[in-house]
Amino acid sequence: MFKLVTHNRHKYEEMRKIVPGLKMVDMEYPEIQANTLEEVVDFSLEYLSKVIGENFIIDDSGLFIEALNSFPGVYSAYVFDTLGNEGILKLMEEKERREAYFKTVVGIRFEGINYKLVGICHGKIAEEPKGENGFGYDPIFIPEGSEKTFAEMSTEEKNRVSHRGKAIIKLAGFMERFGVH
Ligand code: ITT
Repeated sequence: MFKLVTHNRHKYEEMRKIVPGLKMVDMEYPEIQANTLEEVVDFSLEYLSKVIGENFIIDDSGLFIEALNSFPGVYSAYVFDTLGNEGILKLMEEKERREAYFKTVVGIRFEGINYKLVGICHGKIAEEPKGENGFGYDPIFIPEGSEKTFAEMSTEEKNRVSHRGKAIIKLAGFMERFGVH
């Protein structure tokens, strides 16, 4: 069985609904500054393979807002800690187009080889924060086809349409194919 290396328990709770036996290693690790989530994941997998060993996964995610030229994107963690949801909504004042997407890159280290699985969820930035569930940018993101923000959804509802849900369904397929139990 894989171990998820993360400092974010919410990610683990979401993933566990789809891959029940998943373990969590609570750990913060250095992330490089790069232009894509994929590059960040490549670096982290190499770094962590020296610390954790084999057969673990990581999740690097970001929110990409069209009217802000994809900001906060790869800077999502730093921007959440500094500006937060209120800061993002301020930047979005007077913006007519509110399209955005969430992207998750799940990095897998399996028997000495690195793999990456991607999940994307398109939607828009809400006019105001709503909901108490989830974490991070969930109160200000409304996925396509919904009236509710992620924070107004249960974990199961979010997983059905979310970036992470899609990546984890692919992970379940990967585990099936490679016989990881
Ligand atoms: P790690 O320990 O796994 O790195 P993290 O919280 O630092 O956890 P990321 O760098 O992947 O994770 O996340 C970037 C930011 O985006 C961070 O502030 C998260 O709270 C936020 N975020 C990630 N996934 C999200 C989701 O599904 N819904 C809302 N916000 C999310």
